[in-house]
Amino acid sequence: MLNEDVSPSVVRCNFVQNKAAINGGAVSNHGTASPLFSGCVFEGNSAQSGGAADNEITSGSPRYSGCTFRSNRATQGGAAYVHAAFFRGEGGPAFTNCVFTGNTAQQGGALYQSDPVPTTVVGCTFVKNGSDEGRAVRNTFSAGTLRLFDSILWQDTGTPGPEISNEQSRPLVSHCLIQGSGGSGSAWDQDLGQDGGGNLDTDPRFVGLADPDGADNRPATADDGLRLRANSPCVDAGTSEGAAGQDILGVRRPNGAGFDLGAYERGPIPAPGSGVPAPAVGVAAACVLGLACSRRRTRSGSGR
Ligand SMILES: [Ca+2]
Ligand SMILES: [Ca+2]
Repeated sequence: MLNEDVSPSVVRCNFVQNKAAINGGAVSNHGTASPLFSGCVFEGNSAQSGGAADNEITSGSPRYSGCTFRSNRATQGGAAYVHAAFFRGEGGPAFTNCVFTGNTAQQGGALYQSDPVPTTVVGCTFVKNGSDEGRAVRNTFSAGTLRLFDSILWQDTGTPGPEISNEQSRPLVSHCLIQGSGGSGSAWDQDLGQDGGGNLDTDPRFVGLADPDGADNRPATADDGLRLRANSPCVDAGTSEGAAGQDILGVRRPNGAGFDLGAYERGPIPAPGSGVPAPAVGVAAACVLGLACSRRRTRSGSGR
């Protein structure tokens, strides 16, 4: 899907095994495009940059809410790529309540950002992504424009890559659990970016890390292994900065004393038909605005 200066809403669509020669295996957003992807699954897509999603915007705000990015691959940004040397104005991409798992790249296992684009990552869970330069996130020439809140980066892989790799960039990291970070304070690994406070470096205590999508093998359902145990240090450890009013399953945020870290808030999961959008299930569960959703689509050429 190419969004050139257009802003569709794409709800509960699955993008599976698409391929682009250059940027954005499944989706490319250009110019002023400000699409909303809600409850979508991006799986097994590939490209040179942005295995699933490319964001080359000049002033747009592509939003990914409650989306699952899994097993996508690229040279840069296994799941998503953000670049815009001529970005102006406000906005910028936002990833909220998203799960990134099993994405791989040479640089930025899940996310690669280049250029000073004000990208926000809030309430996201990154596990088992892989890259030698930024196991989960690679960030270059973006100054301090990338901001991460209420997110978990845990057991991503790479040698020797840390979870976040920066080059001429100092992202703001606040209220995140990041493996190897040292946590907020004197032990904080300054190479990861600015310590915005509230950061942790301890076992997040997932319900079942070995099986991120749970027994039903579907992402964003009630049995997911990346939900939090009651004794998880991530429970109530977040900030309201940029936080959404519900999690990837439709659980109301904040529940209890505060916002939980990662894509899942501990709390009652709303029943289907309760008015809360249900998580994506199956392939092409629903499409809006006349957009075609297909199980497989192969592109070639420029990727545009
Ligand atoms: Ca599941
Ligand atoms: Ca909570």
